[in-house]
Amino acid sequence: MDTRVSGSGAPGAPMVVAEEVRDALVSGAAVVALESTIISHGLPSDSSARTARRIEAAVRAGGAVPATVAVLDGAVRIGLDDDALARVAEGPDVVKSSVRDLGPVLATGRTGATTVAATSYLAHRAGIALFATGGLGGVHRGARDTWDESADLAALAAVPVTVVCAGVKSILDTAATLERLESLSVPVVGYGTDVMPGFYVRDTGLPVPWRVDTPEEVAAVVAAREGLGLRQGLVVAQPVAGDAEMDPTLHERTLASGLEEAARRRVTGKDVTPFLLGWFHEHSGGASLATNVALVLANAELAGRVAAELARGRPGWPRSSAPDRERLTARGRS
Ligand code: PSU
Ligand code: MN
Repeated sequence: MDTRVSGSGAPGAPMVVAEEVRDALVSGAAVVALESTIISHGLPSDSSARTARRIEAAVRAGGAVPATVAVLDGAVRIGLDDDALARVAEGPDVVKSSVRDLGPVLATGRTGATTVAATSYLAHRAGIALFATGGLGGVHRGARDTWDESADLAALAAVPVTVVCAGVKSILDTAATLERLESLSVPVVGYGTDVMPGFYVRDTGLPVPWRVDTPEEVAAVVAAREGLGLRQGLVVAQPVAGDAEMDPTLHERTLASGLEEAARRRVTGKDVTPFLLGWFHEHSGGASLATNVALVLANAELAGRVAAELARGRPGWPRSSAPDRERLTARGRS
């Protein structure tokens, strides 16, 4: 399925685009990018490859071609075959790769699982405008002391990709994250909601600045922004379904103990988010995992529907945004 592209000789890291994804991009069909950190660091490794395929199936159900992004063997991969997916899901030494890590991971031939930030950047470079995930990174609790703010926010400020998510994880400071997104001119629209969803839970009690209710409305917002040449990403925040939400009491308890343990073990930097997600999965009797999978599947399907809407061109999506075959297969495209 993958096509290892022949290089044009230009220097730079190669980007290997799976044939199905490339064909879709060239013909202007709908494509949705998916991250891989969730596969390597966000879900239990014994089932994460299967879950990743279910997420891809949800994108297809929405009407788009999925493109899971990772770094393997010194190349960026847009769309993973079974072997590549297994390596990301189960392989030893898979590096959680944000934008800052891409250069070293590529240059040293390591296996890299891309975060929201890195996936947005690489998706945009491949000509993909839509991206689905579980939760965004954001401002961590206690960030006034630690300065721990996810690079996802800087990427959203710089890369014009629409990210469908279930809000920011409740392990973060949601209010501070919304403030930072406002400062960075990154629009946040609630999907079918007036309040910011909190990943495991539907309602953080914080208002979202804008509300949309259909894939058509999301597509119209994307098209309007594109028409103005706005360069930031767009955050579409969809709450997890009511019957898949985590029990708020269990959620509060697990969060409190996880934050305490993270502080006790002095977990810092890029390890904080995987540690807390793992803590939730281990200490909620499977509840957080079920919620996590349910919300990612829903986000993948919604992103697929928005991508399909954009591909139909109804809101005036410029067809010229589909990259041509030459650009997609060149090494070191710029
Ligand atoms: N949401 C999840 N699982 C995850 C993540 C988010 O449900 O594994 C990952 C995403 O890849 C996100 C990253 O970009 O965590 C943020 O990490 P950090 O806080 O270190 O920037
Ligand atoms: Mn961090």
